[in-house]
Amino acid sequence: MYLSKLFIPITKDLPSEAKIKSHQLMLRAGMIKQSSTGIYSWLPLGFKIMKKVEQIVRQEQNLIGAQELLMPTIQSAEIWKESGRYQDYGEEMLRIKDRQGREMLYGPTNEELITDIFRSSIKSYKSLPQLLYHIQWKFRDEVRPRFGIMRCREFYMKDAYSFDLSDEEAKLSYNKMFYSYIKTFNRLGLKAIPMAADTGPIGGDLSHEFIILAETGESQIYADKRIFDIDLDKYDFSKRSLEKMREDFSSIYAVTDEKFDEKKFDKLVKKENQIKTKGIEVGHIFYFGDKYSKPLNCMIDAQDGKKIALKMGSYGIGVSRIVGAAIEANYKDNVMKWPKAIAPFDVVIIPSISKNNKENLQKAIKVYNELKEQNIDVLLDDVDENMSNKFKKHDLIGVPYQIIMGSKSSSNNLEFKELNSEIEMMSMEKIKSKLKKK
Ligand code: 5CA
Repeated sequence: MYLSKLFIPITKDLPSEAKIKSHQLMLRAGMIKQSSTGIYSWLPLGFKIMKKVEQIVRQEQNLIGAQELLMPTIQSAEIWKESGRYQDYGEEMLRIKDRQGREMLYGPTNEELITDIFRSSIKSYKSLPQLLYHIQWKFRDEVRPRFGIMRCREFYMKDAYSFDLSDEEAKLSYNKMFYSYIKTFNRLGLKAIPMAADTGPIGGDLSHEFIILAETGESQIYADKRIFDIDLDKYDFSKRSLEKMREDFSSIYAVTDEKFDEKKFDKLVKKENQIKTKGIEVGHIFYFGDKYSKPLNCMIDAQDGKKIALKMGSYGIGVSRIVGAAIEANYKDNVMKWPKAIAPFDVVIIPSISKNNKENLQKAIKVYNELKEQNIDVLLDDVDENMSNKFKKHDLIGVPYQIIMGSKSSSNNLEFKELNSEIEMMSMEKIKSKLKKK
């Protein structure tokens, strides 16, 4: 992609409500545009990043045997009346009437709808267990939408639902999802801490939040940094091994404000291992047994002929929120560096261009074509602008690698720079192999 062709409306004027870095940066770099309070359009740069996040989330869900489907954004109020949540959800739910006067709503989550699908399709224990998910827009009429797409009204979420016959089987599904979440956040280049959590309006008796570290987060967290040393490869997919994994994570100190006890923290965690910072919730998983299957009459014929209400869990990841959270976790000293897995481009070529010398641009185009042939996603800054402005712009866009074509670069020895590191001289071959190893 040539920068001159990219629809990337870089802006300097920021609205006063853009208080945190990710919100400011996403507006400045033309990634999103607010259309009304807490509702955003995703412009090409932001959309591309969000789609990369989505794809990693999807791959990791598929790897644990979850199956993707797609439920609609608009739901009927009927099923919510059956579960009793139509009233409970209160004003956070956007209620709509269709032309027949039927009560509808824009889904804030999908426990009811998936249970409705399940109860009419699955009748026998033989079809269990099942793990289903979709990635779909949600709407919650938040009292105070803020921080751009981090706490907005319309957001993109991966929500998965598990269906099992017994508590024990359901715990296995829960643990698989726990495992998958740690792996997903690792792949996204984010350090996430799982923390035992309250279940809130979703309900249930077992729940974990996944929180990534960032100074600007909404929750204060206290943790032992050894939690990041747990190696997932140690565990296999047996019940016992996955239970052990969750125990291992739970045995390391990690709490939010409400559960913090300074004495205990100092006693259990050595000073050099203490993390005291803020965090952003990027995922939340719940086990709630038959909280929805009972009122919605989602029963199954068990092996002994008895009818049993299914045991369910639900598992959310804030796909759109992760884009902002990744910025909060990685933006330092006015430089944004995207984790490689979700960077909008693999590399940017920045040639110095002057009106009477287009030769350098021609050289850059050659390098660009050569990299494209290797399936490397390249951005070419072909804009006629001075180098210092270009560098500022690329500090904002955050492509992790740069090829700088000024006076020092020759055709096979180029200035190569990883953001926040020193420039190195590098041959084309070495650049190619470095960029291919992603
Ligand atoms: N039904 C459950 C699990 S599928 C559920 O809805 N959980 S949740 O309420 O915790 O939301 C899941 C994730 O969506 C959160 O961890 C968060 O990352 C994201 N999320 C929730 N509310 C918002 C919001 N207003 N703006 C952006 N992302 C949000």
